[in-house]
Amino acid sequence: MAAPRIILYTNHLCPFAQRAHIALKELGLQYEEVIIDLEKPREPWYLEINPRGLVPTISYNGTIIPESAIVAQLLADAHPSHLLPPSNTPEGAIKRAQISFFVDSYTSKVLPVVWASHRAGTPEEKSALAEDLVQAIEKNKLEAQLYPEGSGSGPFFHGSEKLTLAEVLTGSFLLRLLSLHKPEYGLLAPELPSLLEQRVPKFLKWAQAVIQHKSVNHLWNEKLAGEKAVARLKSKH
Ligand SMILES: N[C@@H](CCC(=O)N[C@@H](CS)C(=O)NCC(=O)O)C(=O)O
Repeated sequence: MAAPRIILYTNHLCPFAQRAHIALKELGLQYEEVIIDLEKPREPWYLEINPRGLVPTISYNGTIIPESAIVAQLLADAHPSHLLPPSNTPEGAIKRAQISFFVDSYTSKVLPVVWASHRAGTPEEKSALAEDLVQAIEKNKLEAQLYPEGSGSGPFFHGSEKLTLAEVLTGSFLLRLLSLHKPEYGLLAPELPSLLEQRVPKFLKWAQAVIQHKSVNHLWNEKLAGEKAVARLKSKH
């Protein structure tokens, strides 16, 4: 297959856009990037490309596709690999559904608590939300989803030795989850890492393995991302 022509409209500080970068890196695909300045109103040419005005958007051989999860899915489907099994066997279809449910659990049940903690005004509120966050991981059985009985011995989803789409779609959020409790940012409660260690150690170990992977962290600039996140919150208050 000829290499596709890929243009990614992106911003390196956006965790959604990072999903596309992680997929592209893990699949070894070359691409051009166009950086969109999110501090300014979107220009008309970009609104023609993506009427929502958000990043990321991909142009894949000239076809425009917006939305990070859809972009990552397109890349994984167009370039079959360890990220996702084929959908045309019952086993493959089931694994894909399990990955989707895991990502849905993280983004719809855990992530909103993380964001609530970023916005919380006092250390007491942040501590209460750290507890809620751990409870969301427990209640939604993320550890059992990650490593059900019969899993392999690798660090990733279902014991895979290599990244899967589950990690592509959560990795950028895990980078933030495991950094933004530090005092210089203070967006999450300082005790969060020890709570995760005590109550959901398999989840924490998985998250640590994910953020150490080069495909996940190759664009990560903790200081810049942390400081921007703090500044953005301050500007809203
Ligand atoms: N659901 C979208 C969310 C993307 C998103 O919120 N991107 C943010 C940056 S992290 C953005 O483009 N914000 C620009 C704005 O709101 O004006 C996706 O998954 O792609």
